[in-house]
Amino acid sequence: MSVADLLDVLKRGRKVAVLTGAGISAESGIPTFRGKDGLWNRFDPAQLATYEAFLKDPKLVWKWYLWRMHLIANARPNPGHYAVAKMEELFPDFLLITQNVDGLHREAGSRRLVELHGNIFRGKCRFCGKEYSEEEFSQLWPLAGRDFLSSISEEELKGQVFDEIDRGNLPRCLNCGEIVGPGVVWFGESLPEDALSRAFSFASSCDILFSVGTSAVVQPAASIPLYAKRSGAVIVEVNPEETPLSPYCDFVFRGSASQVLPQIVSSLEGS
Ligand code: BJW
Ligand code: ZN
Repeated sequence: MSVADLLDVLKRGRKVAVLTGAGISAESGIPTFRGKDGLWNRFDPAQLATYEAFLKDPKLVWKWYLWRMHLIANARPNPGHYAVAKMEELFPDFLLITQNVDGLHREAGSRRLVELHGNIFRGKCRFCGKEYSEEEFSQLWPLAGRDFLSSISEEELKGQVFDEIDRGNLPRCLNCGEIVGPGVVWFGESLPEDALSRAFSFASSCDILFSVGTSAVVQPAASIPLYAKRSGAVIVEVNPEETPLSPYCDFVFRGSASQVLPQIVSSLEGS
């Protein structure tokens, strides 16, 4: 199946969804979770990406998140992100559903998007439920600000910044005084209701759904393409590796998002 075969389908499609995962940001230098170089190969998710872990050792969890925020603050979108942003202009009805917390889609220009797993630069108090926008959170805790993090080296992060955390500098909620955590969705937590309902309702009536750079194992996001398929959508996978979704796909492109997506977009633009 070539890009040319897909083009016939795309020309007829009006309502298009794109579901993305960590793989689309891999070529921006942000590690994925699973696979050979994935974060979960080096770190235990139960010790870092659950509320129980945060209650047990908030300093450890915050150090890990600041390390990742530092990486992200210094990363830039790649041609895969820009191609997705372009798709928004090419299709009359479009929704980007991302599991990524890095905000690179927005930086690349995507506007019609839902962030299923939140955003790493926001803050969330699990105790009282108060949520902090990126701006509010960087005011509450300047250490976690994107501008500050992009201005320091990894050595400075692991030196001065981690020392401050060890001395007890952690963000305290303006409402309840408890420690605020990162604005992401941990294992065992519910996804934001509005994002989830927008994603499933769009998927239930789209013509085409692209699944890009996701291992398609984390629920409920992994059900979205299957839901679209059951409602009659054409499913397209872009991933160098096979996933549990692959057998259900109508088109499979075994390549990197930053190569395959710009090819699809430029063939659409030229058609
Ligand atoms: C490229 C590429 C390139 C590489 N180009 N591609 C048992 C059965 C079913 C479900 C459950 C279960 N036990 C528990 C659950 C529920 C659980 C779950 O699904 N667990 C499974 C892992 C088993 N889900 C939840 O807990 C969710 N909440 C929920 O269900 O609430 C209801 C509930 C409550 C209580 C109990 C039970 C249910 C919440 C899930 C939250 C996920 N959070 C994380 C961390 C976010 C914060 C942070 O960043 O720190 O989200 S985990 C991590 O996985 C992150 C990702 O968004 C998510 C998905 O990963 P993704 O994006 O697919 O990345 P990878 O690394 O897996 O894959 C990358 C892919 O890219 C690979 O395929 C590569 O080949 C490819 N690739 N380079 C294109 N250049
Ligand atoms: Zn609070």
